Amino acid sequence: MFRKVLIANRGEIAIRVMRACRELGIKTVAVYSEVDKNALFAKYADESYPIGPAPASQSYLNMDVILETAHKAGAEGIHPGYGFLSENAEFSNRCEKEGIKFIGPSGKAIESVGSKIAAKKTMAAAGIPIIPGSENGISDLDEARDIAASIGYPVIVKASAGGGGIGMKVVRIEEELIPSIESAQRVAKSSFSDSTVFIEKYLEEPRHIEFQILADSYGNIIHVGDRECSIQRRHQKLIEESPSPVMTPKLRKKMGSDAIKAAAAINYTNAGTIEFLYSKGKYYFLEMNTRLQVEHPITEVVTGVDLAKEQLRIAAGEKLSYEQKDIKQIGWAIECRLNAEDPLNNFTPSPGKLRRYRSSGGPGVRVDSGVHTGFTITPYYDSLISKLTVWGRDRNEAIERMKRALFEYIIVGVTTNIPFHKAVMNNEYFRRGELSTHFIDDHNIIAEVEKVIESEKEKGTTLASALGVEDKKVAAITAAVGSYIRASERK
Ligand code: MV4
Repeated sequence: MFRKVLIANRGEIAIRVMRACRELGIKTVAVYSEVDKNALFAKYADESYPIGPAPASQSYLNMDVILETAHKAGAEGIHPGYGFLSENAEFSNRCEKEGIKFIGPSGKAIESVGSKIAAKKTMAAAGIPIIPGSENGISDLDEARDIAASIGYPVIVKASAGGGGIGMKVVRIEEELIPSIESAQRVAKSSFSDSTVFIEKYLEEPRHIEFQILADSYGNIIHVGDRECSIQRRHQKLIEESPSPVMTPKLRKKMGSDAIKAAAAINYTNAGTIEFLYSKGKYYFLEMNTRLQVEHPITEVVTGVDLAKEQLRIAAGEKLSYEQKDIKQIGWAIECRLNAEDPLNNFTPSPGKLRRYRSSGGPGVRVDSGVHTGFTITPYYDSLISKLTVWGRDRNEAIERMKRALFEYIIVGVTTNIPFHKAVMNNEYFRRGELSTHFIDDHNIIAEVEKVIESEKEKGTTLASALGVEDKKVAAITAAVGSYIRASERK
């Protein structure tokens, strides 16, 4: 096992990885940007080093300074967390070249699924269902018209190098096809320096279901169950659960074995996720994520597997400590991402200082966070304050527990999306498990959020005076009231 590992990340995920290291007796090295000097993760580590100014391009994305720091500190491995350098093939390769173990997949494996067209081809060849569409990038517009006509409208144009929905366009009628392709190509070119786009059948109300996989260096691959992440906005997930409400033992067996096949097809090692779109009883390979994901806690909570520890074991050359038959999803887990953002203003980030911060606790509650009272959420990084995960014996208990945990959470000083989560937990469609990637719009959740905020207005005002927070314009008392104050300011 490693003696010392550098964590090339910040916030809650840096702490999550360091927790695994501590339990395995591994010394930890944190790297921090100028604005993160006093952040919890920098203090949690055994050693911490500054790596540059706040903008990620000058710190958390700076391979040279991170590798130099790893050498200086004598770290034998680097864990990239998620985001930043986690899916950067060049970084994985550079680590290997410099004799530092990248705690993640090889550069080759990362690259092989970086192009969506190539990934689809590989998966189709491995016998995994893919969404019908053009086999290659669009080069000839007449041919594109023929392909679209043969798969039938609506179709979707996607950037092959894309991510996060960038360069994606839904096309409902033939007249819009060519302009959409040309516009997608322009966006793809400017965002990814690669104008390659392809066409697929557009699925109207799909569910996003993904499988966690673990693969060691001896060819052992297991899946660690499913997650459903349909509730998202602008391609950012907000609520995830495990298992998916539509999962059955039979479907899990089928999708799980396809997920394993997908990993095997690219000689994958370490932790990864196979994403599927699910529609009308059928599922299709969408993408592969070659990292530990934000929502990994729900998998840990229902299976008992410590995914971060497994990653470290795999990277250290050990065999998987589980076989497929050891993996069981027990009960139900839900994660709400608590962000500093305003659900009433298109989920715009609302950075600022946390005047009061107190997380929930008690039975079945897990909190992954890297903040504290007095901490400032800056605009430089994502707006995640905390991941609130609950476990229940069944989905209903998990929902009621989440409602209770959201009630307990106190965040003062920034507007948060807590009222959004409260609204979803009370929504009848959510409670019935009727989800899709268009959930928020389909059920007008924002109107429900306004009602939550209105109903908590009085509670907030009372809390405000109890806490002695004078400047009610800036100070948000509980997340719900935070949104209210921002909303009223705008009126
Ligand atoms: C789709 C789709 C419907 N049909 N592809 C969005 C991000 C990108 N990675 C893939 N995405 C989608 N691809 C076809 N053929 C709908 C989406 C989609 C989506 C997928 C997963 C999670 C959330 C989503 C939100 C909107 C659209």
